Amino acid sequence: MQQTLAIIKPDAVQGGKAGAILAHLEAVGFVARAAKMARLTRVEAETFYAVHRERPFYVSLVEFMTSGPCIVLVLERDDAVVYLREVIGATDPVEAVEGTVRKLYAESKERNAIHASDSPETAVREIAYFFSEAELTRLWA
Ligand code: 3AN
Repeated sequence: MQQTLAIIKPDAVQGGKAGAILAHLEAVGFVARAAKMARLTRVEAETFYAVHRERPFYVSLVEFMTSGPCIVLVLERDDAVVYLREVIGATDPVEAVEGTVRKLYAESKERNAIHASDSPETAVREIAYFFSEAELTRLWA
């Protein structure tokens, strides 16, 4: 079993799609091991997306990610990182395969409904960014 981090982004939460997205993820075998609703601060969004800080869309991305609450999820199943990336589809919903989360629920390349960690190392870092060890273990102890 492997864990990965997903964020149901502000567009999907505001659009009332969070439940459908979680149901979709559960239907393909993910178990939610932790979840929280959070409104990212500017500093949190800037830190989370620091890898993109030179990109032209960075300011707008931070603006979007702080525009409303997100739902942050730790998801578990075998091969979770690769499988979740497959299930969410391409960054741009126009390019995403039919039936993927972004094809079904994303509005645009920026307002694209869901984030998923892009490697096992990133998943460990991103999970620790949002959840303390105590929070994660207490839930299932
Ligand atoms: P992914 O989320 O598919 O891993 P990344 O890591 O390349 O994509 O980009 C992070 C986030 O930045 C995306 N989820 C999307 O919200 C936004 N983004 C990426 N590329 C663009 C773009 N060309 N224009 C606007 N927003 C973008």
